[in-house]
Amino acid sequence: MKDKAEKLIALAERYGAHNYHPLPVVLERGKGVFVWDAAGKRYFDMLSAYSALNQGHNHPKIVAAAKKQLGRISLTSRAFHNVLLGPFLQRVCELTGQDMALPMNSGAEAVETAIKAMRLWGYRKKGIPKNKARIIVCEQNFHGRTTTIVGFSSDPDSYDGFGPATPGFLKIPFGNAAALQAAITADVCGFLVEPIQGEAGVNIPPAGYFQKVREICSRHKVLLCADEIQTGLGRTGKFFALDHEKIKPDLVILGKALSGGLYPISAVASSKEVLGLFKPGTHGSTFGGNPLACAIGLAALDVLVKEKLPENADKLGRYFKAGLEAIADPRIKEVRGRGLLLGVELTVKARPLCEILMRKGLLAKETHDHTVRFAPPLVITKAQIDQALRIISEALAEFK
Ligand code: IF1
Repeated sequence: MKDKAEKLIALAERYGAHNYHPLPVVLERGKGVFVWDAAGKRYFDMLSAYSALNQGHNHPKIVAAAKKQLGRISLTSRAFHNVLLGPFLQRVCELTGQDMALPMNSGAEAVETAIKAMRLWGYRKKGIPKNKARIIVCEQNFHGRTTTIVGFSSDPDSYDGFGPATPGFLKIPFGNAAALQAAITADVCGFLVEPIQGEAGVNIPPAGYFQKVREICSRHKVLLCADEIQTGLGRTGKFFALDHEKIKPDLVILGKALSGGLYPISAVASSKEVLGLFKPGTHGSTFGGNPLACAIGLAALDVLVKEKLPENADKLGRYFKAGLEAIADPRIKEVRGRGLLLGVELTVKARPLCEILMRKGLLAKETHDHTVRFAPPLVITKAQIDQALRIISEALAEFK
């Protein structure tokens, strides 16, 4: 069996581009918070595909909705209407409190859509001269992998070798409202920001930051665009991470768990003043808004609401964080996070610990060398967190 896994890994290495360094585990099946490898070994999934699996692997209601739709119609293109597009977009708007939404597939595509929308608004509504619009972003951001997006990354792994960068972006430090205020000029149309920086190692801004950001953006007629692709849909203990700050962004970008992990589904939601500027032919996608995606998306949102997953993330996130803090190990520098988006920063490299955790039946991934991210599906129970905490403390004890 081990031989089989090794062969499958070798095959992927031989025929696949090496743009990842995965843990040496080959998964075959998933259910709820667990996944199984080809040898039948069970693991806790503490990555949840970077928060795309908030509802857990193969949630029966989402799978049933997908199966039901598969027998009917999966793709129409946007050249025609389909029966589920309206209901899905209506649900996205109800939950975000926005007027309109535009469906895409991957997160990066939705970020690109938001960038186009903010620029368009800058020219049509703010009166920025042609091709002069600028968007402010944060250092250590992660918004995806397209050429435009990596062009404003501060991580050399992301951008180096992929230039020239698209012009029109300006970087400021994250969590610093004065830096935002200082960077705004008449040609700035938007501020694109993650409520919590995931890739930067679960980086939480100072309390009150987003209230100041909201006030500065409104005062200077700059659109506030929240990338809630990773932090949204319950992950941090509220439906959206910016709900903690009680503020509403002008645009919100959703992806990942919008599909419960079944399928790539993303969307941008905003006001009529912004998204209403797109006219036929100015933006689109072959698969965006297809009926299969809408059926899955509706079910994925329904599960989040009906099973009160944001509330569970809040309650069990506090419990998990306290449990991690209680593990007395001098190599734990800090435990941080909100809801079930937790990072444990070590004084040593995190990869070897992830490998021990894997052997013990818990999958977690390091980020930025020294931080291990723990972000299980939001359907996790208290008893399962207790089991996971036991595995984590045993792994630390073995970790030399
Ligand atoms: C990879 C990180 C997480 C995102 C935010 C947009 C996107 C993402 C806030 C793009 C995607 C991913 C993609 C994955 C690793 C990952 C990641 F470590 F790189 F930063 F989650 F923390 N905005 N995040 O987090 O969405 O186009 O991928 O659907 O390897 O790129 P996508």
